[in-house]
Amino acid sequence: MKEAYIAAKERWARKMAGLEKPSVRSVDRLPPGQRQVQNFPVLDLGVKPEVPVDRWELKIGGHVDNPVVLRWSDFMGLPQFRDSSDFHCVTTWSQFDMSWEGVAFLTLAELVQPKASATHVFFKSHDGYSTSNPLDVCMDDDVLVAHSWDGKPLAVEHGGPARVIVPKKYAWKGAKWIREITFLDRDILGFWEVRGYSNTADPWTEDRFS
Ligand SMILES: Nc1nc2c(c(=O)[nH]1)N[C@H]1C(S)=C(S)[C@@H](COP(=O)(O)O)O[C@H]1N2
Ligand SMILES: [Mo]
Repeated sequence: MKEAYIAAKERWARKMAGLEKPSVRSVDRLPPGQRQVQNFPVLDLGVKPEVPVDRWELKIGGHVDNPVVLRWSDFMGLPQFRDSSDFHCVTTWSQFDMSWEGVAFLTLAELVQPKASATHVFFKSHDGYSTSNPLDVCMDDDVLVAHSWDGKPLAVEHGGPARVIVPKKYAWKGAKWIREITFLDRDILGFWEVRGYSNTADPWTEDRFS
């Protein structure tokens, strides 16, 4: 089931890769080719890992001065950040005004102190998923590791206990069930990026496939 789903999504990416990308970046709130939904669909690889908070750990390291392994209480003890942002999935649904609470990426970066050599960030999840972003994309003021959505702890199917949110990219750039964040001095492609999805993933230029 899981393999069949991944294979189908890969074939779709290859098919769509032939489509022309707009040359001008849209200024609409709803990116081109998207439709607005209200129901927060679930997308995963066919597994929803259950990670109880008493066994949860977030390892943050790589090109940093102060690598850490955060337990749940450490993570919740960091300055908390609440933000609303829009969510755009490459499969053409968008949901506006998603309210997230968690720890800002900026706070995590301040904690671990990236070295000057750090240019990219690689995210690894409990379901075998991974993705990456340039460091400057992660340092945007709307990027966070979220533990709550809509005022409630994040449901397992949406990546609870904690997931990454990168609002200005297609949602696959935000890893659910996050377990490791690594600062790198080069880029490493993640799960969908090696399967034909764009590495830059800009919704406003319909930058879906590479
Ligand atoms: N660990 C993990 N993170 C993931 C995914 C996944 O399969 N596994 N899917 C990505 C994709 S394609 C999207 S659209 C969003 C979906 O988040 P949702 O299921 O909460 O809507 O999570 C992203 N992060
Ligand atoms: Mo997606």
